[in-house]
Amino acid sequence: MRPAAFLLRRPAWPNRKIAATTSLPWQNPVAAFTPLTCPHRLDTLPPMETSIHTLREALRHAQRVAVLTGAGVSAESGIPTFRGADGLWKNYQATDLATPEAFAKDPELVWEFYNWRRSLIGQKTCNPAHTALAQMEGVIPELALITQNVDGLHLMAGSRRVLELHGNIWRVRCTRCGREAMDRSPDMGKRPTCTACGGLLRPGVVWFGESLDPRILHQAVEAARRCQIMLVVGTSSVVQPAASLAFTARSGGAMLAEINLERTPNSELMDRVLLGKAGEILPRLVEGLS
Ligand code: BJW
Ligand code: ZN
Repeated sequence: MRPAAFLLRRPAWPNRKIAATTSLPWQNPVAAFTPLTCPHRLDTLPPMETSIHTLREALRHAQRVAVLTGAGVSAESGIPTFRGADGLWKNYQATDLATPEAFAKDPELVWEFYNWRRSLIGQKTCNPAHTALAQMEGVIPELALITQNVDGLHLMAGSRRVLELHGNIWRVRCTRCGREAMDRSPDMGKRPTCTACGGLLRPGVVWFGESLDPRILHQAVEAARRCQIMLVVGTSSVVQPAASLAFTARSGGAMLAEINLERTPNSELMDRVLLGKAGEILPRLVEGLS
């Protein structure tokens, strides 16, 4: 079911350019790694090949890696992103649908939007980007996969240490008693209610102006602080506090690489920017890693 065609206004979306931090001492032995037995002449390879090669060699020697993902990782599964030409916020106002105020004002409208998303996501499956990240977890001693996505596709692909910063679309929470449950029904109805107390249920996701689960955020910040390499994949890096995790990793001396179709406000912070599809680049990065 598509949401009512009432929201065909362009959102006035803030897109603050985040200032890059001053560069920090280069203390990370993984980031500084230079392959002495490199089988290729790096200077003869095109930039993308060089970046993939360098990153793969760094990953091969890394103990602790953090990956931050966003909607771009699920785009190749057919799930719309939020921003950009085909993004959800192009046609729907975030403030009408993804804030606690919007839910308080019109829960039926918000549930209509989420029922539409649930039915769409329920028909989709993981793509080569999700699979490559699950494979990467198998070869890196400590890999934390921090995702802003609520679609659950990283878990479906087999990733085990997944930190869902913005919740999960299949989770519901009672607005009266706080009880949480997983429910994979594609359509929850107009005003779903709690089986325990009859209170109104809401989607178990994090809306604008709401705090992230402090335990999950703490684990994500720790992973960013401790990692030797951070991969930032398929996110516009405009939503906080997720976007700041790259700064945290940088402050800890990590090597940073971004994989995206286009540059983002965080690109300046990166050691490597790989422009292209996550579903094409990530499998190549993982290829031959084990
Ligand atoms: C590809 C690709 C392919 C495409 N391959 N790439 C500090 C300063 C200013 C404001 C704030 C601040 N701190 C907090 C705020 C307020 C707010 C915020 O960040 N606002 C900014 C927009 C300015 N943050 C919050 O409110 C957060 N809460 C919080 O911080 O609490 C404390 C607090 C509150 C208030 C004030 C101060 C402190 C909560 C944020 C919750 C975000 N929720 C949503 C909805 C989730 C539920 C749902 O799904 O319905 O999360 S909004 C939406 O954006 C969703 C996403 O997870 C999130 C990020 O989007 P993402 O993943 O980056 O997607 P896109 O579409 O933006 O980008 C896709 C990218 O992929 C693009 O770059 C493409 O190029 C790329 N791409 N195809 C590779 N194939
Ligand atoms: Zn309840």
